[in-house]
Amino acid sequence: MKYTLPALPYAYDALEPVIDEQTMRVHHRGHHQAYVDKLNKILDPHPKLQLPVDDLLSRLETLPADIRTEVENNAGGHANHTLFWSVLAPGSAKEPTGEIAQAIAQDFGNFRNFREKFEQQGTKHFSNGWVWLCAENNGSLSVLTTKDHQSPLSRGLTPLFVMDLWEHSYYLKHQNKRPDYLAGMWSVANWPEVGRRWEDFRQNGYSNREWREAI
Ligand code: MN3
Repeated sequence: MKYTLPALPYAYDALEPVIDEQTMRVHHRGHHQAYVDKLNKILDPHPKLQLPVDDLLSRLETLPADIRTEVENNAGGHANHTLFWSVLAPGSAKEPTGEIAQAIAQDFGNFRNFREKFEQQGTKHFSNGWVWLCAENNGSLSVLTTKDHQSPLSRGLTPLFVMDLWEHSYYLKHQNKRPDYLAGMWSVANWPEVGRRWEDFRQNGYSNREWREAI
């Protein structure tokens, strides 16, 4: 079986005006599809390595050295975008509630502090990458950025929430103003989904199960 592009859980124009329809179409059908296609091509000669993308990213060091970087780039591109689509939603709650809200308050003081830290990290990150909210193995939360398509899964962390920092995710609408893009994204953050991932992590120690692909 092959890796496939997941359908968006909403229409391409559903996140307007925060993310414009054209950006969503090019990002999903163009960029994300290309990572899926490249991953299939790289792993075509390696049927035993055609594992769920999260598993590939969790065990990069065990992959053959000659394909490791390409797998990281394209499995990461596939997994990171799949998560990104899922933690966005039109008309969603503006702030988290329940257990994830309590955890954010405990580790960052309050939601506003978390938002500021997340936007600061996302703004100062140089060049392409992603800004993440992750669960550490000890149950604490952390904000971090990764380069290119590197995944926190490769560091043993569980991603809960993410924003894409590549220019292709905001340049058509915001041009060079990445801080404006990041500030606007809070009105389309899917906190119920982030909360579900946190509760899954608390119960099972691993929150990505639903997004693993059946192969
Ligand atoms: Mn992208």
